[in-house]
Amino acid sequence: MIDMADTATGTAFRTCPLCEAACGLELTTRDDRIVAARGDREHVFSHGFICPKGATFGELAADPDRLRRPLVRRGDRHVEAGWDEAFQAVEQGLRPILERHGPHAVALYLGNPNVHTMAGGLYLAPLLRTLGSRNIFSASTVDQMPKHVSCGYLFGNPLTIPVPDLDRTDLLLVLGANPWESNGSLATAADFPGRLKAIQARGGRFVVVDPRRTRTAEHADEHLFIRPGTDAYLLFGIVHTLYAEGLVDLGGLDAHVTGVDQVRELARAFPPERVSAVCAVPAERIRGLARELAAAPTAAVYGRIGTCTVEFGTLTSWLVDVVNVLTGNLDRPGGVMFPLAPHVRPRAGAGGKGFRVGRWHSRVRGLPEVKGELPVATLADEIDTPGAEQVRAFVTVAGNPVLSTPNSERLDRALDGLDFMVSVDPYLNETTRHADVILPPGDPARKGHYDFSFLGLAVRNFAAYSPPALAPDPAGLDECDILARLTLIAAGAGAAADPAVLHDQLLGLALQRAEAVTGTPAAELRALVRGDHPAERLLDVALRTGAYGDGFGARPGGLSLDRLLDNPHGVDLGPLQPRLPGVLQTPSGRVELYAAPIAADVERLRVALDRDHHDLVLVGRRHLRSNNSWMHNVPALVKGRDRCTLQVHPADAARLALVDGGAAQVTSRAGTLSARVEVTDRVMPGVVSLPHGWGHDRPGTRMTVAGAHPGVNSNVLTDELAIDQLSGNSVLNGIPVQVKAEA
Ligand SMILES: Nc1nc2c(c(=O)[nH]1)N[C@H]1C(S)=C(S)[C@@H](COP(=O)(O)OP(=O)(O)OC[C@H]3O[C@@H](n4cnc5c(=O)[nH]c(N)nc54)[C@H](O)[C@@H]3O)O[C@H]1N2
Ligand SMILES: Nc1nc2c(c(=O)[nH]1)N[C@H]1C(S)=C(S)[C@@H](COP(=O)(O)OP(=O)(O)OC[C@H]3O[C@@H](n4cnc5c(=O)[nH]c(N)nc54)[C@H](O)[C@@H]3O)O[C@H]1N2
Ligand code: SF4
Ligand SMILES: [Mo]
Repeated sequence: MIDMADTATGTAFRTCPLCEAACGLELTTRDDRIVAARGDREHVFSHGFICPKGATFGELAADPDRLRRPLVRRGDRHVEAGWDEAFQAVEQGLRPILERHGPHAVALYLGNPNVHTMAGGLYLAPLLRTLGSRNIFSASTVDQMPKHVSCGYLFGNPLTIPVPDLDRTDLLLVLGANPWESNGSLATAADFPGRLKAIQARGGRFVVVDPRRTRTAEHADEHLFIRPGTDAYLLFGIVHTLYAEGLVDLGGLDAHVTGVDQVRELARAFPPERVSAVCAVPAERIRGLARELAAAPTAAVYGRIGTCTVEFGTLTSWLVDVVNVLTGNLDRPGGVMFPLAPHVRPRAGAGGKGFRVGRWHSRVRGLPEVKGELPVATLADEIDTPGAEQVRAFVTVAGNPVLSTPNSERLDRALDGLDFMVSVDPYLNETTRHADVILPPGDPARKGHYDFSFLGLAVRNFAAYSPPALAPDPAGLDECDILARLTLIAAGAGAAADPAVLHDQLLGLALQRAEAVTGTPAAELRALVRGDHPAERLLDVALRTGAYGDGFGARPGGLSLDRLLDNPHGVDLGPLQPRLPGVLQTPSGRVELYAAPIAADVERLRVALDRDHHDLVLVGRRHLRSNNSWMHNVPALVKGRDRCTLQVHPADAARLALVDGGAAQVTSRAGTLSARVEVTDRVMPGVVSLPHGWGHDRPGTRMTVAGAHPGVNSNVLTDELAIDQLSGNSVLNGIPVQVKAEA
């Protein structure tokens, strides 16, 4: 009940920023706090859906361990400091390194929450441009980089990613994703489980391929176990069958696709019988899947973490869309389609420069640049290997690479050797404990929110903007201002430079682009721009010149910041629409199924057919109440039984003398750890599973609740030398391990 006498009680609607599903939340605010969070029943996309993480939005925002003032290191302690003092310390730490050793001596790591903040969407690009370092790293290379690379080759732009049209498909094949717990990724779909159930309710089916019987698999019409890291073989078996049985039918796409004959040649080496021995899916089922995908009125193949963070991640991601193309399901309702985000202006006409990698290479391992960054698997090399252009300073923004990247013990040690480190982060955690300065952004209740990343990946086109739910902390600093001040320091403008300088520059650039679109002089447009905050003003310009924009008055009723503010439950923009060929930026202006780098890797895949497989391999998993490494400090999310267990199949447990609840020592090439055993037939024989993002027992952190539920860090075991060749993405699934019982 809302206390009517309490005038400070109010309601705010806000998009949840905690995962990719982009649910609408209804927040109850009281006295500068969020006292309740529930699903927004009127939200155009999520219709009231919420998960346990979203329900803790208030606790997360008000977490007493959340930093509200900068921390500066004094000896081996971190002490609170004022903002000016903290930025002076950053300038004193960074400038001499930049001047003496050049920009490449400063590395940057961008973590996952950057795709969930407006600051990340708008203010990282200028920081990177200004810094000019080649040593840019991000969570993308422990996640989805293979999908970017495969889509880069196929469609000409690594951001042109098709998503399964969940609400209309008749048959969905899910590989290496567990949306029942993760709520989906590279497919923004609030209430993903409900949308899967709806497929069945309308007479369709979904099939899950996973080495674990996940919650998604339990609800599926069929679950197939697969040996980790071998989805490329399964998919090539399907492709082989499509050609062999004359099932290839591009639908209406013949004129828009090249390389169909070359892929037929590539697939010859992978008949179902041959690949079945490697992937452990019966040959007859592989053929059956091919026939079912070809025969279904509409079908979509969707792959995620288990198809990306593996040895042949790019090939697997490519094959997902090859199957979609060959069965006529690309760009048609019920197949996989290209969303059109509201802040994006679609290009006119097909064709472009295409995609390439390797504009520069990493210093130590010679790994190619991909999409402007280097593989995070080589970050420690760049820090701990002496030489010219060795990394001496490190900037993290919203990242916890000490828990989230491979061979994290080595990285943890390497960070000790830095001359200077600064982190933009609300927590003193396993990574930021190494920082000389920590700059905490305001909590999510005090930030406006617009999904620059996920509205371009949503299974239905929509737009939503949420203004801050609570007033800013007068002693805090907005994340856009923090990133702007770092950019100005990198530019040599000094720690005291006013961030408004950069805000204004960015608005000026945006208005120049808007002038080109509208024909109205930028100065005139400037007077029309709305918004109370620099990020809101940039958003207004992008929306008004975007796909559905009001064109600054040319299209009355079109989107603008004001229109979104008037519609706190979002604006529905309808089901996905076909976008070929306009969306293609390949040199040919077509979908290019064949690319030389892909073909070269197919040869490696063919050779690997003859490899022996390992007795025991490690895979990861996610739990609904967790989010990577940083939500273990919320009591409601960590209560209950220990979730950081090593799942082992009963047959393996018997063979290795492991008992449920007992301890096991797990060893890989990279490291060793001790974990509690959970014996379960949810994992297939030969596979053990440990979730990532745990291991909160390092000294010098300040996360009280997480510290009391530390768990173990699975990335002690993952190997920084194991990467997907084409994308540089880390192999985090299918890690060879030895397991033995511990006394
Ligand atoms: N073994 C294994 N490892 C994995 C994975 C796996 O499946 N298995 N998954 C990988 C994947 S998919 C990902 S995305 C990565 C994630 O890797 P990271 O992004 O490095 O790790 P996170 O745990 O997401 O840490 C997020 C950090 O951002 C901070 N933060 C939270 N909100 C904000 C904010 O609003 N602003 C700022 N500036 N900081 C904020 C948190 O305090 C935390 O320090 O982990 C990867 N690592
Ligand atoms: N609750 C929760 N939600 C999250 C996150 C979280 O940490 N917790 N993280 C968010 C992030 S950053 C991301 S990127 C998404 C990830 O979203 P998902 O990809 O749906 O997440 P996972 O649960 O890691 O699912 C990967 C599945 O792949 C399986 N797998 C492992 N190896 C293989 C393989 O070789 N082949 C096949 N076919 N399967 C394999 C694993 O058993 C697991 O079930 O989730 C997001 N949402
Ligand atoms: S599913 Fe994701 S977006 Fe929706 S409430 Fe949960 S964490 Fe938030
Ligand atoms: Mo991720």
